[in-house]
Amino acid sequence: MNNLLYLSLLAVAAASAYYYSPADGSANRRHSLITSFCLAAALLYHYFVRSTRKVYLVDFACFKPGLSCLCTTEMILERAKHVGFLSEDSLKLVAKILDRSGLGPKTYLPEGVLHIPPKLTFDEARRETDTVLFGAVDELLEKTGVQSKDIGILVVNCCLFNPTPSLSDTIVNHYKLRGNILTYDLSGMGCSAGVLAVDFAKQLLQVHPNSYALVLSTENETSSIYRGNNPSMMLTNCLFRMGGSAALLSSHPSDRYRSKYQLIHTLRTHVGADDNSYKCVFQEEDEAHKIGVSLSKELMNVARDALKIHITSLGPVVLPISEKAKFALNLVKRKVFKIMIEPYLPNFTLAFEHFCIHTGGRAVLDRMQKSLELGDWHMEPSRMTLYRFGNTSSSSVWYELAYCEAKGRVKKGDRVWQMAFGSGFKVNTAVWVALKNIEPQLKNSPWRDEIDDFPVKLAPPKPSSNNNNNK
Ligand SMILES: *[C@@H]1O[C@H](CO)[C@@H](O)[C@H](O)[C@H]1NC(C)=O
Ligand SMILES: *[C@@H]1O[C@H](CO)[C@@H](O)[C@H](O)[C@H]1NC(C)=O
Ligand SMILES: CC(=O)N[C@H]1CO[C@H](CO)[C@@H](O)[C@@H]1O
Repeated sequence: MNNLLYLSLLAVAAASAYYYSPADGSANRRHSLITSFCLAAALLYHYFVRSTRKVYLVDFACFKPGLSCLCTTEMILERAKHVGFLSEDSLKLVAKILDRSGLGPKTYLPEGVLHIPPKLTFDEARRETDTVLFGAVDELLEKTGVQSKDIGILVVNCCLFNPTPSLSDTIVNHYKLRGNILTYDLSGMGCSAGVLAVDFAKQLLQVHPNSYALVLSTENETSSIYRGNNPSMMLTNCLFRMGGSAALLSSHPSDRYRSKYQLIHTLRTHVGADDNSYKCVFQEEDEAHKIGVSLSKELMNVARDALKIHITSLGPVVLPISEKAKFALNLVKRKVFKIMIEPYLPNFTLAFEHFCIHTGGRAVLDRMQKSLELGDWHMEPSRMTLYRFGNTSSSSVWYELAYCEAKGRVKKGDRVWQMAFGSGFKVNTAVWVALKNIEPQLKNSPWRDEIDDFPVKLAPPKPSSNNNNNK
């Protein structure tokens, strides 16, 4: 519709320039007036409407929990012994999972969970979420200098914890946000929801020019604790850790000059139509009627296939011409000449400088590295985030971006690929381009005080025994 208006203005301008004869002075003046008016309107429209379609990331913040939430592997095992519902076998399994998980000796769990005996109450869950979200938002507002009354759109995603009034209401209340704010809560959407929320905010910003959108991602760790002995459901307990992030997106054209990144592309792939994919991460009751999230043995294959579909759509948009040509040639060979060759896997390091891949778990990262043929340097942000912060669900891609920044890796023009996958089964992508050289500002980074200790050397994966539950 807008394009139609734009085109018709240009058409009227052209027609009026062409048809009026210049013989009569007054008509001449009139039509040159019409022409210039239409041209000016079209240009103004172009400037204001087209340029406001651009979405910038002014800045983002990741919550770094306090010392009271720090937990070592021994602490987790100690507490696992005390919870009472875990059998001997389950305890052994927990120890084994922790050993191979790729998680380091220091990650964060909520105080309620670390308490002996654990306090797994509703109030505790609310407190956990409040601490994380307020922590991240405070830091973000301080960093960007944006007033809370300027925020027009608020998107909060938290998969398992979904209280009333909602988490977005809590944010509105705490920060006294304005009355006509548009708030949205995305729940039950899994680990890929952080990137999905960015895509959603982008679409909202494009129809609400000159606005700020605040995008918050977290998970209710306290609520997702599974209190049973089913191995396929215990895994999430072991890998999941506390975390949260806040990102400020803007559609103000003038924010280009102070923003860190511009969002250049988003892509979403949903393979939930297939039953296997739909059921591979599933919240359900076990035999003893305890609720937990079970991960199926199919998870790895589902992730691999979904990734294949995803990069087939993403490749043509982001890859350089040379890679596209190789891809097309391979396709023709396979489809037209029926030559039996492997599908061409594009070299994604030619499309992106930085990779932020969701830290589902070590095995998932191994699989992703193999599927995308990435080097260790490119996997470093994901592996180190898993090591230091664990699986923080939808906020993990932001800890990874913070890692790239803290290492001083991000230069002007660099492209960043944030990719997350999770229940559904969904794979979501956001592609950012850096608008400036990003100086490491360690004061507000979740990696402050310790970035120089990274990368740590990770032990090579242990040969998997007959029990391959650690997926
Ligand atoms: C992808 O391209 C980069 C840069 O040209 C190169 O260093 C790397 O070896 C390539 N990777 C693969 C798997 O071909
Ligand atoms: C990561 O944590 C989320 C949230 O609890 C969970 O749904 C997901 O399955 C976890 N990923 C793995 C590989 O455990
Ligand atoms: C939806 C959901 O699981 N919400 C949970 C959040 O955490 C509290 C505390 O454990 C639970 O009681 C809620 O059920």
